[in-house]
Parts: sequence; C-alpha cells; structure tokens
Amino acid sequence: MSTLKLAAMLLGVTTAPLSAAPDANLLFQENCASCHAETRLGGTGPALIPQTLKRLKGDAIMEAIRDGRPATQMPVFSDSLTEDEIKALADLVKTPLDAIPPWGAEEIAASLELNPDYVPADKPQFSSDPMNLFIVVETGDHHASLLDGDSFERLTRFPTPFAVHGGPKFTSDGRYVFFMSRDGWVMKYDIWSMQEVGRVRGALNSRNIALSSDNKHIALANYLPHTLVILSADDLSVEKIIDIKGSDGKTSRVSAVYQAPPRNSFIMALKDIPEVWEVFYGEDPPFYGFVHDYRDEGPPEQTDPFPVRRIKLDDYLDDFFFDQKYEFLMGAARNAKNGQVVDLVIGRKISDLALSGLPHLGSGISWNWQGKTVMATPHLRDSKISVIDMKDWSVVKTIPTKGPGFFMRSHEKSRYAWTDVFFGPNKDLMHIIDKQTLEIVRTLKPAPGKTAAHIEFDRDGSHAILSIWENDGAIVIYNAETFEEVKRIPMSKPSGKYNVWNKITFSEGTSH
Ligand code: DHE
Repeated sequence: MSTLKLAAMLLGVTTAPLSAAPDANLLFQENCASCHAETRLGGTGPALIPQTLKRLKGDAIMEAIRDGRPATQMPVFSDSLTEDEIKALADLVKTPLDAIPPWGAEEIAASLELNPDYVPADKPQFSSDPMNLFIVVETGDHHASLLDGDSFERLTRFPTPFAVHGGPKFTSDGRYVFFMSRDGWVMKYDIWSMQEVGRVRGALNSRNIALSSDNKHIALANYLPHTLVILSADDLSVEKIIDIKGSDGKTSRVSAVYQAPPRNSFIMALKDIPEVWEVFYGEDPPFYGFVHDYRDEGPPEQTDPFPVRRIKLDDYLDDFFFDQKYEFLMGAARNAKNGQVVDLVIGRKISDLALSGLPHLGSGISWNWQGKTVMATPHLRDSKISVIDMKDWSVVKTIPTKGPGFFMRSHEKSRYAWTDVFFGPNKDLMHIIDKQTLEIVRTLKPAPGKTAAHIEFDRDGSHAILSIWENDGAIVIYNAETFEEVKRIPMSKPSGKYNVWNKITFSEGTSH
C-alpha cells in the first residue's frame, strides 16, 4: 500500500473507493522518482521507458518491483505496494513518454561524473600479463570482473552502469577500457590502476560504442535521440553530435557503429534509412578525398573534423561484418531475406548474400579454408551456421545446429570454432566445429538446463571461456584442444568476455 493511502487510512479519510484503479503516476512519484527521476529518464537508477526495458520480458518488470533486484539499490516493494499497484507501475513504465526531451551537448556535459578518488597509475598495479587479461561483463548485477588470463584468478570486480550492451572497447595499449549501457552511459575504466575514471550520459538510449584507432574518439550509436555522439576518449567531453537525417529529412536510429582502423573511420548501420554512413577522423583521412559520395550536397566542409560519407543502398542494413582489411562490408537487415555486400572503396553494393533466417553477422568470424577466406555466422532464427566464401560471396556450407545461435568464436591458433545454441530447448548446448572439415566434432552441455553462451579465447588460443548465462551463473574455462574443463568461477550472468590481446590485435576469431 502506498504511503499516501496508509496516511489517509490512519487519519480515517477515505480518498477513493477501495476498488478505484491505482494512480500509477502518483505511485511513481512517491516510490520511484527519487532514483529514476520524475521524467522516468533515469537518475541513479536506469531510465524506465519501453526503449530500455524491452529486454525485461513477461512479468519480469513486476518481479523487479515486487522483489527488488539483487546487488543493486532497487528495493523490495512487496511489503508496501499491492499487486494492483505493482501492476499499475509496471504498465506505466511500459508506456512510451509523450515527448522525448532534448539530449544535446549541454545535457551530455551536465551528466559527466568524474571519479574524485581516481589516481592514475604509470604502470599496472598487478603482476599479471596486462596483454592477457579478460574483462567479463556481468549483467546479472551490473558489474564487470578483471580476470588474469593465465591463472584465471579474478583481480578485481567493479560496478558498471545498468545494462551494459556490446563489447567493451580497449585502447590499443590495453590500458583503458570503455563500456556502454543501453541507457546511453559511457564509462571509462583504467585497467592499470583498477579504477573508474568517470562516466557520461551521451544519449537516452544507445546501441554500442566504437573507439577510433588513434584512441582519441569514442563514437556512441543511439536510438534516442537519432544521433551519433562523438566524445573525447580522454576526458569524455562532447566533440560532435551528428544528426542522422536522410536527404528527405527523415531521421533514423543508428543500429550500430564500428571502428574501421585502416580507414581512420567509423562506419554506421542505420535502422530507418537505406544508407551506410562513414565518419572520418584524424589529420589526413586516407579515403577522404577519394571516396566521399557527396553528389547530392557537394563536397564536405574542409574544416569539419568529422566529415561524413553517405553510401546509398537499395535496402536497409542494420548488422555488419567486415573483412580483415575493411574493404568490404557484409550487411543484413533484421527484416530482410537477403544480405548485401558493399565495397567500401567504391562505395557501392557489389553482391547479394543468400542468407535467410536472420544471420547475426556481427558475431561472425573468418578463417582460411582450402586456400580461401571464409566467414561463418550463426542465425538468430534458424538452426544453422552459414559458411560464406569471401571472394564470390557464395554459401559454401550450411551446418545444421541444435537451435538458433547468438555468438561464435575462434582463434588463429585453434582448429575449432565454438558456437552457442542460444534459443530454444537446447540452449544449454555449445557446439564445437572443425574449421577444416566444417563438421560439428563435439557438443558440450556444461550446466544442464542453463543457457551456455558466448566464448572468448585467451591470448595464445589454448583456452576457451564459456558463460553460464544465469544470475547464479559462472564462467567455465576449457582446454581448447581437448575440450576438458579446467576451472569454473561463479559469476552473475556473465554476458560477454573480452581478451585484451585478441581485441587490440583485431583477431580474426573474435568480434571487433
Ligand atoms: Fe547484442 C553485441 C545488437 C540483443 C548481448 N549486439 C552486439 C552488437 C550489436 C548488437 C550491433 C555489436 C556491438 C559491439 O560489440 O560494439 N543485440 C543487438 C540487437 O540488435 C539485438 C538482437 C536486439 C536488441 O534489443 O538490441 C541484441 N545482445 C542482445 C541480447 O539480448 C543479449 C544476448 C543480451 C543483452 O545484454 O542485451 C546481447 N550483444 C550482446 C553481447 C555483445 C553484443 C554480449 C558483445 C558480443 C561480443 O563478443 O563482442
């Protein structure tokens, strides 16, 4: 029961008939606003708007209100609110806001929180190999762990923003790592001193981040507002906000942004405009004069430090995979039947991709097979792995699996690729594929009934680390040759693991 109702009862005042529907807005202001803000756009707690809560399915929102969320500040409301009141609140936070407030340079700058206790260290404050560390994102209680990649001992565990999504991005010396939350927070963490440097809210609802190859800029891809925000990787200040608008004035969400190191650019997948955008940075962007596609608008202003190139397509693409040289982009739209291949040098689509069943290209990997480079991708809807020749873009093999998958991983030094069965009754299985025979050679079931997902190898490819994707989950470390279990460490829904070396060298076996 709400405080107001209780007070009214004690005073003997009848405020409304007992059967009246609960006033969700009043309940929100009384119980939620102090942490989540009166606007529902988030404060110390996350934004409570459908765009950020859609991952909480079924009754999960009511459960969170009723029972609280472990290891967070979210309290238990089952003692103070009735089921009807909890339902009213859950319905309210699932309702879109009437208007989305502006979130521009001023609002971003005002949100900056620097850690007052942060002391930079001039060398790592631990004896582990700084190139063979892992960051493990634990979304169960919004923390991350720093793991020694040789001993598999945890060095430290620290809080992240609510609902981190996508891979954290490391600077090329492996010293700093950047995280992004679906709420638009970007957090900078100093691995050497094992301390947070600070965080800033670059948007209201975001997809992922990319770090420029010169380590100077962070690009933040957003759904709300329709922008790409470029932040200084040094002090998290705003460098540029790019409004995503087509030539007809229609704005678009940004599905994802990727760094393309050899091109000194960020490449953007757009949700609502059939175009790919490339944003250049640096003193002398190598492709800038050659490839810009400004036939409609004329050449870009030379003074713009982040000129934008727009490649027009005949279909929407919102999930990408790049070849190792970043000359070609393979793209798929979540609602389309086929993918497309775009030649980034000439700025045009050059081929279709015969890929149905929602390929998850973003988690694809590549390797050499019979003298040619192939890439393999799981599918979010179909129970298969597609293996594609990266020269003629044909599907060379379809490997049936026990269910649709999400992530796929390997390592240059490993003969095997590991891929999960993320959805359906076999979600507890992990397939291991021989990269030469293209056959599944082993299927592991590390924790019966519990989702087994996402693999990352250590620096030398001798171990593969798997997640038991549950709140009381774990990471399981396997010998990557014999598939024997080496160690199991309890963790809170370890969503993804990221090895410093594999990431900063852009290993062909991992995500970029
Ligand atoms: Fe992700 C990466 C998009 C749902 C966990 N996910 C990515 C990336 C994109 C993407 C574009 C690459 C970004 C990067 O690393 O910089 N994800 C999408 C979707 O469009 C989708 C299907 C729907 C959505 O609502 O966003 C989606 N993703 C999920 C989940 O439901 C997952 C399983 C749980 C969660 O945390 O939301 C999830 N996505 C991840 C993870 C990565 C990721 C762990 C990083 C993988 C890696 O190894 O790099």
